Amino acid sequence: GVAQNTYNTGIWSKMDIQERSHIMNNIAYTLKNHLNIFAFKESVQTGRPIKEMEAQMTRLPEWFEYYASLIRSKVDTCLPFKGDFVNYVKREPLGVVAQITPWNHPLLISIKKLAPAIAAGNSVVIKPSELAPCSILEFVKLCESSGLPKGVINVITGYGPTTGKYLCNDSRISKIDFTGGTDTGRIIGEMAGRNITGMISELGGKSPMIVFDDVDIADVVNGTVFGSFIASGQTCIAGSRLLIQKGIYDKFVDKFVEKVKNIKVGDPLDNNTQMGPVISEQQLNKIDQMVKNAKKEGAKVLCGGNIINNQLNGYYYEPTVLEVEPHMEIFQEEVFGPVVVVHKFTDEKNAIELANNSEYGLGASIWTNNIKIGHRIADNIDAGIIWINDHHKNDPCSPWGGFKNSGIGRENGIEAFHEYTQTKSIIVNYSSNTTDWFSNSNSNVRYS
Ligand code: TXE
Repeated sequence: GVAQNTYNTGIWSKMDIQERSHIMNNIAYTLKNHLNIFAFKESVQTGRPIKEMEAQMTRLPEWFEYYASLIRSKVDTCLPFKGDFVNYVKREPLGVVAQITPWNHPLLISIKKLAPAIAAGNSVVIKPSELAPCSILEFVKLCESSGLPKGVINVITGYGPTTGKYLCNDSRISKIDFTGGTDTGRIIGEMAGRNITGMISELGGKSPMIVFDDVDIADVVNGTVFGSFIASGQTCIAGSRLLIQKGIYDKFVDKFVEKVKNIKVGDPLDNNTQMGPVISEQQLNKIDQMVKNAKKEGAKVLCGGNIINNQLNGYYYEPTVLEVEPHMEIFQEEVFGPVVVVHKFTDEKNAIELANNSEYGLGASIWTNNIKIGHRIADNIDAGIIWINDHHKNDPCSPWGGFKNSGIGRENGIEAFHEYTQTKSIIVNYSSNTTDWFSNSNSNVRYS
């Protein structure tokens, strides 16, 4: 109700773009002055190391700055419509949109969705994960103190199958933007379908990291360990399948495992901690069960593979590396925890087959100094985000989303702005000729 009324008043949806852009920049500026508070909140509610959250928070204002600039510089189109017509196409907001977000990057994922949605003039109802709802509540207050009218962003907290379901079933919602598990994505997709509501979804992944023989091993071990274990592996684009070319396989795996064994697991609020716990007991049990299944299927444990029973208050799992075969569940299914599987490949063709052997297609990284190999492999991988010699890098301008069962639509960039607007095509007749189709004359009048 509040979101719809706010939208209808036009206080935000019809505000001058210059003023809207100015408020977006104000939000970015205010956020920059509160990064430490948010880093602390994110760390406490997710268990992710404070060091990680401090680094992540510094990037968040960029989303508001980017969309503030985008709306100031957007260009509407004028099309070559046949005849004496001017056809211009405007982009208008959708109305009230729903956003359902997960717990792994509570604020980053919310901001990725909020910035384009409000830049376009929509009102938003956002439902954060029941496991991490605190920072977004605080963030909305910050937006309002920066000039955003009340009622533009509305937070509702609660569980998915109750509050989330209620929100998704509301026929006043014009679009649902969801990040979470693939199973939940299917359920939400059904609800959206019934109401003829659009949907953007960013779902599960099983991103390969493909390492070629020619690399500097020490460098790439550093890069790939980061790719796998940041956020305790609880990211949609976690490098969870490590594919290594046969010439360096043994040496690379040794060094990789050595590095993983040295990851400092501990209290998230300790500045020296490199990896915290996982989010919940349920998630811990899921990880443990998947690793147990993998062992039964014949996976070889190279390190880790157990729950950690320390004195800390949290659900800790050892950073784990498993040598596996592609048919195993653990090669195919998302673990969403600190577990990476490794497998050897022979040549480019084999690397592509293994990388694409997945129902998912979110991210992939290719590690090589050979520019031709890098581009050739990128051309042939079915994934929405591909890094060459890096992993995880994200920027507000760069489209983000998946192929296959990893989702529909894109976050970031002009793509997200388009997701949050609809086109209106305006066709203007400026011809001096008048026509009367229903006249009784036999002249060759033609409407088309
Ligand atoms: O996610 P859910 P969960 C994957 C990961 C993880 C699995 C389950 O593999 O192990 O999903 O995690 C809301 N109607 N990812 O259970 O349930 C819910 O309240 C409407 C990948 O935590 O998908 C929360 O706000 N909403 C991922 C949001 O959906 C519903 C991030 C996500 O929760 C709902 C997280 C319903 N019926 C988990 N059921 C990624 N892509 O980054 C749940 N929700």
